[in-house]
Amino acid sequence: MPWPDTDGAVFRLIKQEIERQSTSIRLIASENFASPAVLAATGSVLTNKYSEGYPGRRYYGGNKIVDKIEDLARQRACTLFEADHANVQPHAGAIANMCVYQAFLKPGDTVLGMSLDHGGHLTHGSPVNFSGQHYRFVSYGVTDSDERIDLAQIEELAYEYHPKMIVLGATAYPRIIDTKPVREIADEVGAVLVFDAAHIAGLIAGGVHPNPTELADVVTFTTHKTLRGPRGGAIVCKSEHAKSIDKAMFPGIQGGPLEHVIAAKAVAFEEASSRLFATYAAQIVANSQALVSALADQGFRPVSGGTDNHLILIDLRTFDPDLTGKKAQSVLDDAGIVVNKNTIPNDSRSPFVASGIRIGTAAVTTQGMDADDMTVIADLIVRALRHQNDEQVAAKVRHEAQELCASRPPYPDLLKTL
Ligand code: DSN
Repeated sequence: MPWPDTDGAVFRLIKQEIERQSTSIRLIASENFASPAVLAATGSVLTNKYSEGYPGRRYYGGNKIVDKIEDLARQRACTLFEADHANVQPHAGAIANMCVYQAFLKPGDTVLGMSLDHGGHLTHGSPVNFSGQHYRFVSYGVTDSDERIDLAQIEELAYEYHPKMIVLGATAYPRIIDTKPVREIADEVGAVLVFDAAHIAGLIAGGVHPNPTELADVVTFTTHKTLRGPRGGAIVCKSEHAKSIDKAMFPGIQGGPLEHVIAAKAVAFEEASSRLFATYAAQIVANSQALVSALADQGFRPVSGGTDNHLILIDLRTFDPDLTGKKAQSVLDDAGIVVNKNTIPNDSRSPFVASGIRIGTAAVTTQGMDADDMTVIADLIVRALRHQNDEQVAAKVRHEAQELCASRPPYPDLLKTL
């Protein structure tokens, strides 16, 4: 792609970011490498169009083509997730959740959600987020014994608080989430069941995580994580909720939708419906299982004992009781390996320090890495963290990380433009 030279300051930085993404091992569980087709749609002239409303019901003229694009995205989302209705306008996963709350709740209504420090999300009722400030969230978590979602606690809280809504889904939970028992609890207490599939949407599309669409009333998700599309959110729901979801999104919350991003979402939904994508999704899980077992062999404790999905939550304390998530993130960053610090269940440290790190395999799998590469990555992580204060080790690990990335460039064509 030719880079315009009208704004050197910005395009130089974009080039630097292409290089950074191509030369570091990206293990942030919520990141990926979108395809060139997704990037092209995102960078298209559709960014010029105002299209408040929905296909066939817009406020401005000139939306004939945009209507077709948004319809295509909605149809493809419905097909992919076997849903009755889709709203592809949310600018982000957080906005998708906000929309669902706006559609079903009044301020002060009670909701059950997973607590952030047990793997939930800010929008699942954190006191620093609008969700925790506008609604009365009651938190559930994972059990002490096996660190899996505590169904008994959900049931107990549901009977005690009679929530209007139960939110399932997580951002740092390495296990399959079983919707059925929570659907039963929701039915018993008359609650709406919402599944936040932000992290696992690609795994659902690829058939390696059960699809919650049939059981949940509404499923929200992001399009840029395991689904590998553009940065954004989306909602699928049963037809009886279509009107209230659409109304809550626009005019309830957002203004003009980002049709360039919606076009890119349509591209990503199509990509995710392919057999190749199913193979990709299975490889993501195979890779995180290979990585977790190699790390466990070196003394790290995987929260819940392992993983069924794209992410691993590592309790660092068994490897080194003094090593915090914050320090590990910074040491690994210096060594060319990008992860994020993360609290572990019942963490005694604050989220800014944390006792764990979260690792995801979606991006490296897109690069074509396999289980053997995961063993190499585990070895690099162990060496960097074992010799935290040795700049020579960091430099050697960084060099090896770069070599590994160079053998699997995510964007060979973009590299040629640097
Ligand atoms: N920031 C996302 C994540 O990393 O999981 C959640 O919003």
